[in-house]
Amino acid sequence: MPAGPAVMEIRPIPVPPDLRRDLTIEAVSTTIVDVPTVRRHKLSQLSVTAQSYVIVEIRLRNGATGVGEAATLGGPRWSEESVEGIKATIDAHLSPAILGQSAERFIAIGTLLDAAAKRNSAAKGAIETALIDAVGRTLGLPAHQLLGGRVRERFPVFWTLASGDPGQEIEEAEAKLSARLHDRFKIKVGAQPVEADLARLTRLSAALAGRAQLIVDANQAWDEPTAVRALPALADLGIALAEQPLPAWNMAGMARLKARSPIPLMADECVFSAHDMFQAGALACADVVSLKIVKHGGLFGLHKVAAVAEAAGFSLYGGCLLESSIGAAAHLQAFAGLNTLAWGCEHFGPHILTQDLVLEPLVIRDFHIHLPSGPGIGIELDRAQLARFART
Ligand code: MUC
Ligand code: MG
Repeated sequence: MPAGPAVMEIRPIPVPPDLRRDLTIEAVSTTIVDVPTVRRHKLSQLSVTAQSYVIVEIRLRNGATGVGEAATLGGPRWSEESVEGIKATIDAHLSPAILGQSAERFIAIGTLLDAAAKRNSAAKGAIETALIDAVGRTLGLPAHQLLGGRVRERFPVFWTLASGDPGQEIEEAEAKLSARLHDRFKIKVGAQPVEADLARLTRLSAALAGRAQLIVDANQAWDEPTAVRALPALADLGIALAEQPLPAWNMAGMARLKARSPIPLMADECVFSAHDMFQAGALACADVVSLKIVKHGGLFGLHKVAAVAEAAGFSLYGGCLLESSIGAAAHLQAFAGLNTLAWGCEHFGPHILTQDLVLEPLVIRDFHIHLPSGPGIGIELDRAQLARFART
């Protein structure tokens, strides 16, 4: 009798029964929270006494739940996204695009999200964070291990002085210095005429010089002649860097400024996508770029922008949008794997809130913030606080 076709023996791969690895995305939920801040936080074009986030929770078929956070600042005024818009876009468009997908296909899911909605980078960043968290929890791995592994576990961390009152700001900085929390401060400028800001900075610099590094962020407030006047004065005061002096659209103006600036410039609102970063590099419009999940659409997007920035000779700064420990932890997981992070980071957000949203807040000690060690993004959502601050 002729031999029949060879039948390959199929032997099941043994899966330990405790690893329930069905990573199918089963449910996505969104909650808007408004958490009061410890004081008024005043930027050039907005001021807040509460921070609003969308908390995204994603449940997998294996039972694991991941959490992510989309931060905003003053409604749709820091960027075009507001918590109301983020929640509506996720509920109506982004969540239906990914339900039933396997959560660990981060790049493929990114493509689905991009096909479902243009831009909306904060919304997409929160979804990706929750997916990475859920997969990390399933596998018992911290997020940085899913992203290429860690280069560092602690990060020098800025505090932002933004009440606008120099007396209060010096007092606040002194308290941070003596508690060994922060020895670098970002000062928000541009809410008042530049001469008034320079007088304020003169007081801050006289009080803190030699003990702290000072940088400023104008959040797009100045025009080119104002910035040309301000930058040498900032250099004389020992200010180490100026962030986003001109409107986001004016990269050409930033390039002209950079060519004559005595201090480094940092790009923030002008660099969202990797394409923006490529253009910023081509124009040489700054020396440093501020990296944020809300701008780059997630942790992978953040790494992509960082790679383009490094290729263009930019230094990296770990930016924030006043995230709670949820969003801050996600950033630290992404920052941990960067080859270089010359300017440290600014994840002071958990301390600007009257109440954090996690059971164990991130640790800031000896002027550094520390990478959490748990699986996923490394935090546990505090459900009681989520319920307390949830918008009804
Ligand atoms: C920004 O523009 O950098 C970061 C710190 C802060 O006080 O505001 C944010 C946004
Ligand atoms: Mg900024």
